[in-house]
Amino acid sequence: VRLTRRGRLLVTLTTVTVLVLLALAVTALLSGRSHPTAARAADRSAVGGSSGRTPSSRSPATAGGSAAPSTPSSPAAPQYSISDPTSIWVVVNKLRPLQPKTYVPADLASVGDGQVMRAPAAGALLSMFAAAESDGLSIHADSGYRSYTYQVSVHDRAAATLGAVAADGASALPGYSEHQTGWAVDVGGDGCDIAVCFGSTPAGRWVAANAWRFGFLVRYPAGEEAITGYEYEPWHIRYVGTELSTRMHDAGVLTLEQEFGLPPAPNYPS
Ligand code: DAL
Ligand code: ZN
Repeated sequence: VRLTRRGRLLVTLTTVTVLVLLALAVTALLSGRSHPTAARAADRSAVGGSSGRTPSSRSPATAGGSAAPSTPSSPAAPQYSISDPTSIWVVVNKLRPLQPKTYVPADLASVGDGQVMRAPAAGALLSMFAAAESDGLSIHADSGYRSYTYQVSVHDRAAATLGAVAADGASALPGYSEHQTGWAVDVGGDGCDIAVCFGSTPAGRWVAANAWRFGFLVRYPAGEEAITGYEYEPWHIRYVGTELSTRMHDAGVLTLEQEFGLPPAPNYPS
């Protein structure tokens, strides 16, 4: 076939264009397309590995084989301090005393029955009591803020009644109690106060199911003693605000130690 000079030029240009397009397609397949997949794999390992979010086997998120939450949040960078006792996210346990140990909160407000808490927690608790009331339940405050000095007498009483070892599983040393932050309160109702029976009363079951909606956690759940350092206390609730309480509730995370990737705190340092 004899082509004109213009025809040959056209054939050459078409061949070069096809070759360039082919080369571009191969490059895209070998490099760019693989990156998003690699990034998703890295995200997954960060969520499962370094985050410390390891819901307990008792957690609702894993119970009955239900799927893990699809958008887990990262506990690695708390929005609020977990060391400053004025922070709603402060973590106080046997390895994390208040700093300073004699800390006194500033804005204590009444929650009834002669008890006080920090104002934001007091407001949330009174809303919780009102919601329980509309559900036909009566819940009250048994013990809110406790000073360092008062905790000395609380712990001494526990030691005298239970013995030194058992007392440490039930009562914090002065300077190590959440009550001293003003963010914790012991609640009671249905004739059970500061005792395990509270957990099986209608009031106690309501607290276990609903406290998170008002920004509270049941801080010492059953089965988590090796992490929290304390026996099951269905009556002790801790204010952390609704952002964190909702996040933990939705993810089935039961303890602040797990939420923030902190070490278990079963005992005081020796
Ligand atoms: N009962 C709790 C652990 C306290 O004494 O703070
Ligand atoms: Zn308590």
